[in-house]
Amino acid sequence: MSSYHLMRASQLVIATHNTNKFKEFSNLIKPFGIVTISSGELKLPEPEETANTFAGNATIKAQKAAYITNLPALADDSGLCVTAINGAPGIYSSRWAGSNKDFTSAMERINNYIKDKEDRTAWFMCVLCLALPTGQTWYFEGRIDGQIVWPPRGNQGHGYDPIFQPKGEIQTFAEMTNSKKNSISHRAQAFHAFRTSCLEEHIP
Ligand code: ITT
Repeated sequence: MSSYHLMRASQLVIATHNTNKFKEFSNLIKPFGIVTISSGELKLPEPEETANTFAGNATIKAQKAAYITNLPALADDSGLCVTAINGAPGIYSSRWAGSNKDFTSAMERINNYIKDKEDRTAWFMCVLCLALPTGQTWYFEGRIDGQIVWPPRGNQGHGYDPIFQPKGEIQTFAEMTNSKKNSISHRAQAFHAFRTSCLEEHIP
């Protein structure tokens, strides 16, 4: 189906319980005058991510939120994929940190797997799903390539940011300002595709 167009002042549920993701989206969407509200703020239940692809899990999150709120909902499923461990942690990126969101251990686990490997390449992937209460969906993707560094560097950002250095950059995501990361990240690229297709073109 053709694209869906969100108008200025319309409400959009950001179907995430990850406050860092929500902040990144809010900053990206703010200039378009869309009113964003997160699943976390709405106290929506956190759906189980039972699919085996980023797109599948994004669909589960977006469709559940759109159905419950009767509003359009945008979900992000993303993760860090490390070449030398066959793309892991991938869709399990959040789960590798456990229920207490211990990314220090998750980053150590990655380092333990690859410390003797020559290939340190990795990429971050992001798939956005926009869902309407009717169940209709649209998809937007972003990817950024880079390498795993050790030890972790920087204290901005979240998740695996301290060990990911994008190709062509000397800083890790966690050493960059928010605006720098938001201009190149996997999420920013997926957002760009969403923006081109669904948001009003003119900025105030
Ligand atoms: P929601 O499902 O509620 O959105 P989540 O954190 O569980 O929150 P995902 O299932 O999509 O989200 O897991 C993505 C994980 O990938 C996230 O928790 C981080 O560990 C990692 N990740 C994704 N984007 C990242 C980024 O920009 N910087 C660092 N880590 C990132």
